[in-house]
Amino acid sequence: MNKTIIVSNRLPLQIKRHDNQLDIKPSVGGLATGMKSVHEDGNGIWIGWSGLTEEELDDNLRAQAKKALKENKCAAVSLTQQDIDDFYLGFSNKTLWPLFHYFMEYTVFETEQWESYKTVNQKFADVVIDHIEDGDTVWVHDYQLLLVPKMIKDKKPNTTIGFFLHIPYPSYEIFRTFPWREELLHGMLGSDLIGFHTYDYERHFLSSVKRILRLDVQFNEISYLDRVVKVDSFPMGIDYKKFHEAALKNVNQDHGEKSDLQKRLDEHIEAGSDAKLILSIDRMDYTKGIPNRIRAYEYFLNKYPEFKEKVRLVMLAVPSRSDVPQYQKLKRETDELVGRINGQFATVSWTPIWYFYRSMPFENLIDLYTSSQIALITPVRDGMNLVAKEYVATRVNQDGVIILSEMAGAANEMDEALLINPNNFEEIADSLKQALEMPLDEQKKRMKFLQKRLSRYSVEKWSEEFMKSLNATKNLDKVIVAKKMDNSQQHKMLEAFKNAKRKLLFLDYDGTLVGFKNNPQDARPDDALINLLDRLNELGNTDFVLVSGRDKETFQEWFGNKSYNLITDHGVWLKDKNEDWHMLERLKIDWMENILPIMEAFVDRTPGTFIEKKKYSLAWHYRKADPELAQKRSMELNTVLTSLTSNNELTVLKGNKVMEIKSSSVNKGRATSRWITKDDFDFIFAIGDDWTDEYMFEELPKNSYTTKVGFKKTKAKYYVKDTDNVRELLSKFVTI
Ligand code: GDG
Repeated sequence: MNKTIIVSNRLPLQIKRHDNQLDIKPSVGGLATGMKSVHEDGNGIWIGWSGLTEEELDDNLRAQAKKALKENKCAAVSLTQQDIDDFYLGFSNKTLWPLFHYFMEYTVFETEQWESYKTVNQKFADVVIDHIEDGDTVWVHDYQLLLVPKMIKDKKPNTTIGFFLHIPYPSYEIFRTFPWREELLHGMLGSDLIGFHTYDYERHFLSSVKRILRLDVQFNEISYLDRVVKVDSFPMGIDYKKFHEAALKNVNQDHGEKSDLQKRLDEHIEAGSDAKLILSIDRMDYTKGIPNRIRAYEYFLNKYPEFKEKVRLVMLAVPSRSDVPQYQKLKRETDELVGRINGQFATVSWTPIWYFYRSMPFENLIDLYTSSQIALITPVRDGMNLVAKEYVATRVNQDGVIILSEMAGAANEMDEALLINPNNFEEIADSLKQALEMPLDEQKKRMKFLQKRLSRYSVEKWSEEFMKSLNATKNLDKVIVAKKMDNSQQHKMLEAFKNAKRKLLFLDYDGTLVGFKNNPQDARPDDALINLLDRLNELGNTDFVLVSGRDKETFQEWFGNKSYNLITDHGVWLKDKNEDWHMLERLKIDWMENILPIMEAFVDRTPGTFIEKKKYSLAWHYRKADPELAQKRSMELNTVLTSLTSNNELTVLKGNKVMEIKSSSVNKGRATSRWITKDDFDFIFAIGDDWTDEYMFEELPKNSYTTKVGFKKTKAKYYVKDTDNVRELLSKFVTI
């Protein structure tokens, strides 16, 4: 039976060491809850780091850990202290975390740490590979493991891989500064489905894929090698029921049952009818906007002094990554700010800020949520922010107001909150006043909407939706009717080739035998290719023909000294083995002088594009242009050209990042079908990568082995992954 493997940096277990004994408990975080049903289903397994380094474990402890992990359906990736320093504290938290949160000034790029990131990602992938079987599904989580999908897919192509990023994905302008950007994107594209919290992150990711890797993107699908990768947004929810029920219990408890913290909070609330608590909870992280929040609160107290002695900011900051210098600096800054403001405003009966630098048990968290009239959540950048959602879930009387930064992913789903820009103190101060004075019926109206939405899209629903989408990617291949030219198809085809009497091979050149270059002149054949073509040319009873849209001059320069069969200019010119070039079709070219200026105007307005003037056609190349602008311009140019050529004399062909205009009476299909009338061919093979080759696939007899390069819509019967695979396949014709 197929299973699902979950992969995250940390396992969902809390492991503590007491001398020679390990104390292992399941952890209760949001992710663990969300993944519960996925993990418990069938033979599901969770792979991650246990939290203990190699150095901390002796044989006895290792055996204990292994047993306990197995009981909890987990497997550990073993990491050394050095791995943690370089991969986790180093690259993950000093490079990826700040860069993806737009803190470029905090981002360090160190090759040694990048090397460690790759090594440790490989360690994670290796443990997955040890546990995986064909047909299994893998769900990889977060920024520490961006390279893992590719590492698994390369070894285990018959598995389905999902990836979810819990932090923001930055805009292309930020991401492009990353020195190993291509590798990181390829790492993620090992997945079949890539999920983000919001559509904006998805949009930024697709933009990077288009601009950096120059891949084709249609809506939210990326054509990548021989696969389609789907990208979508799945806003993560919370365990709504757990928070709501805990809050109900809290508000209904007797005085005797209350915690000390609750009693102190009650004292403040009961001090006066307009005494109110403003709550903030976050990890002590520079992305959470803690100093800004304190300054904005100070600004509020100065702007609206009537609230002094009435409101109190209760600020819980949970220690986090305190080994990283920026976090230490933030802690110092926060301590100083709280000290200064408390010193400046406090009276004998009032301190404006209650500041807790520690983590609290869940029950105390609920005390804070239920006692605070206002939640003030002001991150400068935050993937989602679950605290905002948890606050909503605990408002069992539907009162309370949430002030939320629009820079948090959660803001997209929480329109009824008071949304603020965390850098605008004026707006924060005014929103605090508005929240403190908001009539109860308005509070309830807003809260009801929020609760309805968040209770429906819980964390369980989130993981269910992701898994549904991930499973659906298994059907994406079916949209494309071509079959993969796998080993067994190859075997059948080569058998047919061996047994045939007269054989014919049509090979396209660019994108098929050689990869694309920015400048078409750079795509000269390399020695290995010439060697392969020579051997194909020597095959007995076989016609091998290069069929290209290239002009005859280029092919003459590259292959003129060879005795190959060449068809150029999409079928205008033919060179038969050792004979001279002759024209297959007599073509008019007088249209060119009218069309050229129109195309030149497009070049002027679209940087990075250029026109290739061929004898019988004009090609507008846009491989080097900004992909989005080029896409737009190519549609415009297509409209203009088709309106000018309505008498069917000319055809506009869309190739791979090139648009070509040429006479309608010529195409590769006509040229190849003429060839097959020359003899009684009982084996025909044709291979090509773009639209111009579709004419050939369409016209050839039904029993031909038509093959597309790349995973695209096609009339061909088969497809192969890339130019390397083409060469590999062709070399089999000469070795059988
Ligand atoms: C990352 C992304 C994204 C906090 N203090 C205590 C405590 N907590 C719990 C909260 C909440 C969680 O920690 C914090 O979650 P956030 O979403 O607010 O933030 P990050 O830790 O930065 O998480 C974030 C998230 O991943 C999920 O994808 O939303 O944007 O940065 O659940 O309740 N829990 C307890 N004691 C505390 O003192 N028990």
